Amino acid sequence: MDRSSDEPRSPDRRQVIVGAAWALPLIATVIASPLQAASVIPVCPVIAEGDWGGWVNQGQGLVDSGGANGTNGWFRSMSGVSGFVSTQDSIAVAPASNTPLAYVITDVVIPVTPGATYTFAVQGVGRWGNGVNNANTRFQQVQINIDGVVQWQGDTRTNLLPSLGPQTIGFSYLVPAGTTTITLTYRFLIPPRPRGDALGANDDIALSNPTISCE
Ligand SMILES: [Ca+2]
Repeated sequence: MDRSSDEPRSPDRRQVIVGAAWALPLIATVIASPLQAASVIPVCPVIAEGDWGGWVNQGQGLVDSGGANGTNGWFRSMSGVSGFVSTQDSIAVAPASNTPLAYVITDVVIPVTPGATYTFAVQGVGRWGNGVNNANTRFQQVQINIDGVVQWQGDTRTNLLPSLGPQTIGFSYLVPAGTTTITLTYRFLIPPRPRGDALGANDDIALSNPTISCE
């Protein structure tokens, strides 16, 4: 039986010296790190559509998905934007009201570095809910929120007017001290439809998954 592999191995003098020589650069690195920390760029989070937690309907209900009414959700495309599409109409009908009563919510939790600034870029587009005009549709709004605070908002009659085509949405967020995660939310606001027949509809909005840059 060969016992040599079972004998305890202690470093001889040469090995110890070599080890001490190797340790010197490590000491230098530790001393230098506080100076480097001030200029370190935080690792930028990369979000995939699959990281978002599906979606929920709050407030009043929505017309069932499918058919001409379409289907909400991620991994969809609309008018040149791939991402989340909010197309389902409000189940409520109120000819004179533009007050949103139905909400579609999708969100994602993002790890962040306290004190860092994150810049978000999102593609957005609006579409008339009824063919090529707004004669019988009601607008749709959307808010992009971080931890419940609005960072950007749009609607299908101004900055997401369908004729504008895909728009680039940008905003920056400074992470407060002590905050290590943020919740990014797309919150779609949908008023009652203007009429209860096949002509009555809500407009549609698509937003892409964001890309994030850091500084
Ligand atoms: Ca719609």
